[in-house]
Amino acid sequence: AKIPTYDALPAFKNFPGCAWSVWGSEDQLGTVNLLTDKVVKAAASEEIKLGRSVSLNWPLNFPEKPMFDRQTPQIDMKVREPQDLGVRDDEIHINTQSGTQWDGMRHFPLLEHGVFYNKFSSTRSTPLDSLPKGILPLPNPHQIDPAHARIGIQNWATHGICGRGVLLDLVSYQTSLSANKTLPYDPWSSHAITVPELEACAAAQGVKFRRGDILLVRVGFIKKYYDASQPERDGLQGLQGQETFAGIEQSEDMKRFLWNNHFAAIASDQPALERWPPPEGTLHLHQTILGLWGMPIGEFFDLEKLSRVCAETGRYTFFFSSWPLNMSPSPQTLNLQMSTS
Ligand code: UVW
Repeated sequence: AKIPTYDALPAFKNFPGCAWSVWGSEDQLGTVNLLTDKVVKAAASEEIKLGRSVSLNWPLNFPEKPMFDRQTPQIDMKVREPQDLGVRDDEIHINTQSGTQWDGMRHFPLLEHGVFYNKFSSTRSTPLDSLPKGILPLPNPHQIDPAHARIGIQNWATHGICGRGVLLDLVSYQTSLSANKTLPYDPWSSHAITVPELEACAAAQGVKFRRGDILLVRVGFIKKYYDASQPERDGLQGLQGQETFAGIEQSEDMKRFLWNNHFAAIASDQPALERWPPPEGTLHLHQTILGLWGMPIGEFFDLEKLSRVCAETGRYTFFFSSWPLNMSPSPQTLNLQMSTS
């Protein structure tokens, strides 16, 4: 079916490029709809050539000191029997932004309008100022808007995010262009990656995009992490809002590039895909990508080995398969916590 171009999509209030009408008002898959049987079958038959698996999975406990004031994952080992014969159940408590992960639709609304993808409400029925101060669970699970459950990650988890993957290896591309063969930007600075850079990298690698591609952009964050000393790694943990890292620029051109190429999902090796922080007065891309398009944003994808295999084979496309955490939120399991301080 024909999908409107970015400029032909309607606006939602001050946001151009709203795709809520593309797959219907009840849709909960967003751009994952582009991963049709036909698209996945073509990817499998054309891309699986060597049969070699390359994991992109960075450990859940990386970065060792989480950014954005997040908590380190914890494992509680539960002893199963009173005699302690050694049988253990592990209970793992994680912030879902740990390690390699997809941002789901419930991660980011259009902040000033209180709506997630497809206008599902992001607001609570209990006003913030009527709650006591501190981090607290809301007392009554039924105060959670049902939208929080309906657009959870379970929709992508049960559909799968599988199809043709495309690596744009900016690190190798930019390094090869520089006179002294070093990366000409610091991946831990707020350097902005532009559309012409992405397009030039794709052209140099011989990549032509197709509808439904899963785009992976290697910016260099994880490479630098591997090369860094422990104190340097620990220094990444700024207080909320002080982190800086390179990523795709917040611009209308970037939105046009992402939408008009009809990517099903986009991921990178850094914490947020987009450069951080966004320049003063610019809206985060998260709001458009998740809130207006329902496009999965992959973060902390370890693209180091993939980069080596692509360089070795001279091929930057492959079959990509990902099955997000299948946690189906219900009023019983969804314990909304908030900071009111
Ligand atoms: C932002 O909030 C921008 O990034 P993350 O997806 O890591 O939360």
